[in-house]
Amino acid sequence: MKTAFITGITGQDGAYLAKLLLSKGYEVHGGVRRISHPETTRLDLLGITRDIHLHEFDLGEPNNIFRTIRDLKPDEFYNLAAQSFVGSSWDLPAYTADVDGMAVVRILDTLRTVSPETRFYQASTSEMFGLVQEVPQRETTRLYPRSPYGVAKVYGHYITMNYRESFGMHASSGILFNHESPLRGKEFVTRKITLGLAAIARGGNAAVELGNMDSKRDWGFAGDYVDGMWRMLQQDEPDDYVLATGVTTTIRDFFTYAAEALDMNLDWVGEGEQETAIDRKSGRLVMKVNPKFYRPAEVELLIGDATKARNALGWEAQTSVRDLAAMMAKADFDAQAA
Ligand code: NAP
Ligand code: F7E
Repeated sequence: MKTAFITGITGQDGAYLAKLLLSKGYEVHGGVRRISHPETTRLDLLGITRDIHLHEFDLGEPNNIFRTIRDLKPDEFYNLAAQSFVGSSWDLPAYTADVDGMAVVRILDTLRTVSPETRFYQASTSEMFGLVQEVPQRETTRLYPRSPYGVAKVYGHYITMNYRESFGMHASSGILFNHESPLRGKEFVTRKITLGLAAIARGGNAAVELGNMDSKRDWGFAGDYVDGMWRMLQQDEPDDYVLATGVTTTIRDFFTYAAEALDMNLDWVGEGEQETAIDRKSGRLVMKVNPKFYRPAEVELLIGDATKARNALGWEAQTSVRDLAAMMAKADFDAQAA
């Protein structure tokens, strides 16, 4: 039986990955940080909390990382934990640098010292492309991060590559484009939209307030993407791979797809800060722009080229953005049943 350790197991990807690894017969361990009210909601929703082994774990704590790895020496180590919200990274830049950047070398250096045979996965991100230098973005595209989050992740990405090249470690990075699900954090735009629209469909009257409606993202389903992470660690040689759908969609279009899944048809009125969306049937205001959600620097366009993953890993995104929006909207609608 193989063993795996997942940092960030309580997060969206951690929960789906844990479920996948359990289905493959792994003994699954995961790190949870000390908080006042232990939170295993996602693991509970997937029905796997009792099947995994949880360990107190914090990316900021070098000795805690050291002891965890020394005691477990897992076959595979997936580093998914992070301060993952781009918007907060301008308020928490040094913390984000530590947790999303420096912590990666803490893990790698510990693995090198006490468990060099462990295979390592780093959660790199399309946010590293930022102000994109090439369309679509692939593994070789020059990085140009646009947020403290993106900058911190660039460090994590390059130090993973560096430890692979310096010490021959099986260390791989997945450069994942946005991936979402009904387990997505409520502050990310897709889930904010589906939660807000579900509340309106249930009779609520608060319009969803959003920022930049024109930015474009390459959105896939998180359940598909964790399979790609696992495939990377099954390769004979470590490497870096883009996982993406190859389709890009504006925030406005994602909003429209989610609304359609809840039987709303929208009229879009106005532009910029005056833009609104109105449900034709009920005449209700369902979206208005609030500039407080604009970012100091924006990533306007992301679209990934996952050819390398398709050829080397046999991986392909299985879920269209329309189906994803409908899945999330319906899940939020069902969950809000009285
Ligand atoms: P998420 O839902 O926000 O989960 C993040 C996880 O990290 C949570 O379990 C969180 O614990 C944990 N964590 C945060 N700070 C920690 C710390 N100091 N010590 C230990 N654990 C800590 O993120 P996700 O969407 O699953 O993303 C997983 C990884 O992929 C992240 O590294 C993210 O940056 C990266 N990524 C995500 C996407 C995407 O579209 N989802 C795309 C590319 C890359 P709590 O439960 O206690 O908060
Ligand atoms: O924003 C715009 C916002 O916060 C997407 C993380 O998983 O994916 C995620 O980062 C876009 C941006 O995700 C609102 O300005 C408009 O252009 O959902 P998001 P993100 O920043 O792309 C990458 C790949 C990661 O690695 C990250 O960890 O939507 N937007 N109005 C809004 N965004 C939010 N959150 N809220 C709004 O009201």
